[in-house]
Amino acid sequence: MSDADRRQAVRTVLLTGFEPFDEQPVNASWAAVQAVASAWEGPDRLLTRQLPVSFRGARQALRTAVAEHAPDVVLCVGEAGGRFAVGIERVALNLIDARIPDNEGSAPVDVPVVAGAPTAFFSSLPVKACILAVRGTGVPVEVSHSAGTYVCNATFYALMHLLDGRPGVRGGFVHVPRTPEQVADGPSMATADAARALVALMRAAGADEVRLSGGVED
Ligand code: PCA
Repeated sequence: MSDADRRQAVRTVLLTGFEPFDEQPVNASWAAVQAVASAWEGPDRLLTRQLPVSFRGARQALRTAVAEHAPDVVLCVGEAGGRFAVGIERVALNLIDARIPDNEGSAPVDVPVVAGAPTAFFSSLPVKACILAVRGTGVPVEVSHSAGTYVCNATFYALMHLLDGRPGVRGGFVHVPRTPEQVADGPSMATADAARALVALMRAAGADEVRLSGGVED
């Protein structure tokens, strides 16, 4: 491989996390993204962005970052209270139904993320290959079939809508559990574990999909 080829083989990965919301002092997703960035050794070029917990602002910030940096992979990460495992989201739904207002006070109910756009998009990550890669780290991981109806799902949908028709760019969304510091009693995951999972996932993002059962009955 020539130097020029090698340079071309280096991908740009955009990794995003969210600011705190719901009266939490931190957001586990941003803590994990920061942990990944501080230990990053390449070879991929890593860009990180903290997104606002805002229906309007998150998608705008994401669109700007994608336009500026033309990443090959976009991985958005959010925090999910009540989960034990890293959840690789499979489906982005064109629906907002806010249980609590976003950080700008906006709480839309039963409106589309993008009016007139398809009902749903699938992640363009090889979800099962990513599951296998994360399993290899020993961190608990599962396929998730719903990213909810709040800012994370809306951002995931906006991302997949943006990347629709750009087959060269892979994008997806991952939820991480809250950190042990956030949770007195209930499921949590150490930031270092969430970060390890994210690194494995990013490395698998360009892989071919594999056949592996990840379904649920209910
Ligand atoms: N989790 C929320 C929004 C921001 C975050 O980290 C969600 O799951 O929608």
